[in-house]
Amino acid sequence: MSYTKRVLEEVIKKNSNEPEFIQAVTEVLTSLQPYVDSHPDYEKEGVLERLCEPERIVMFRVPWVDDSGKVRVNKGYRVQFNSAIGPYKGGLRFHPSVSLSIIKFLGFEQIFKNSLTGLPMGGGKGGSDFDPKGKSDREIMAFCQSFMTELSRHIGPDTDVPAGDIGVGAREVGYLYGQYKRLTNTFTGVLTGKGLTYGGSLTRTEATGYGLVYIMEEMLRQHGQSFEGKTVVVSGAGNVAIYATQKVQQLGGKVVAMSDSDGFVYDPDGIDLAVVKEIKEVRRGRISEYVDSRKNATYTKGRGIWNIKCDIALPCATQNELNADDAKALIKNGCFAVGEGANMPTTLEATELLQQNKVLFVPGKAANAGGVAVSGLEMSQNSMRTSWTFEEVDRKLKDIMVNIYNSISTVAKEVGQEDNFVVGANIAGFKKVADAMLKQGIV
Ligand code: NDP
Ligand code: 2IT
Repeated sequence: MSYTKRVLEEVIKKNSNEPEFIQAVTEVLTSLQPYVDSHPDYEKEGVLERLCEPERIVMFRVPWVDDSGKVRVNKGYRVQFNSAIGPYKGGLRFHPSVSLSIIKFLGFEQIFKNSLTGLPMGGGKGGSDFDPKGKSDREIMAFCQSFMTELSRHIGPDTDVPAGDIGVGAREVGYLYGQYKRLTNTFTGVLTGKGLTYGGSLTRTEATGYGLVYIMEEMLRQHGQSFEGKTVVVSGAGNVAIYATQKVQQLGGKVVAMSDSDGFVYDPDGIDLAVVKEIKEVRRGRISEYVDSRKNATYTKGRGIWNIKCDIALPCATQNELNADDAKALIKNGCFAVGEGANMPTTLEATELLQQNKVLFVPGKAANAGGVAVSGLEMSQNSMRTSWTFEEVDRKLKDIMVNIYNSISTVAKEVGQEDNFVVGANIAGFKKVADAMLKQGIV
């Protein structure tokens, strides 16, 4: 049996109750197989076995008091997956669905994503099953302070640098940062996605969505296409979805639908982003409210956003939100490109269907790397005690995304799988990490 198959079987056996983690490892190891099997050093040094086992997992209790005076307890996690090429780096997710499996899948993906950015960052991820929906600001603060009281022992600007993800935005990062600073009496770049008045980087808010559209723009350009005049569907209505929509619109594309976990809106006139931003960023409301101020828009409860006819689909909500039936609907409606703004939004089966039908598919670890890339730039600015302009960071972000596209498409070609960006991203991301692991000995 091949080395990659053997390791995959071991991972499945050892982590049998972690479906999302198994899904992420299956995708990576399957695409690495021909490459890894032709380099016997990797097997000799146990690179894959080590890569699939986190260096450290911290799980902890997060007690806090709600507004009625009741004591609540949530689970807290930080998975420090791989530090071969830099300090652990990756976001924190606060969502009731968070489990060890989800944090491990996200941490595993982050290793390759961070490597692809070209910046010196290892892979990590954390979070909690805490649900921020419907909580008061004081409850959010109480939770964040308790979460950081434990997390602070395990992180540091040269050790592990968390940031935001689902349910963790500027407000949460602010409370987390304040508590870290108080506990350690240090003012350092220990978190990214900070506010602009205390060490945050311009463009970080926009980075993931903008980066997604920059890499798709480059991919389209190299295939003789562009966003100009294209119909685009974006799922989600959070940080990534909002700024992906903004950049698509700037490039002349028409976004006709967005969603949240309750349902989706379709606006044939094109999404009015000011309305979405007011609902989501200011009022923390529901996407259904969009139809109150847009006369031709309709709201549909539940799933179904991928049945809307589009040229380009950008899933920007959450894992496994685009399944085989959705892929079939997209193909039938003539969609020719899919870019993953979210982490692993497309199921393995759906990915295969899209690729078999020649839909240009850019996987999350490449397509959504702009967020962590600008986090890396925030770390640089913090270390240098300086701050760059919006234009400067935006230019660097664009360069990084174009470089990622070129490296994943070059590697795909090299292994004889032109336009298979899944294989390209996995091999390109793996190479640098594996080389560093080989050189650092068995650690
Ligand atoms: P936000 O919390 O800002 O927004 C998340 C959006 O996705 C909301 O519209 C939310 O709807 C929806 N959503 C979340 N969970 C579910 C679910 N279980 N089912 C259906 N819809 C859901 O998060 P982000 O925009 O930051 O993150 C979106 C995705 O992008 C995630 O996969 C994240 O890992 C990924 N990502 C984020 C980066 C960043 O810099 N923020 C960087 C790279 C990737 P609702 O409000 O109803 O919950
Ligand atoms: O999934 C991701 O890349 C993020 N949530 C951003 C991580 C970061 O450290 O900025």
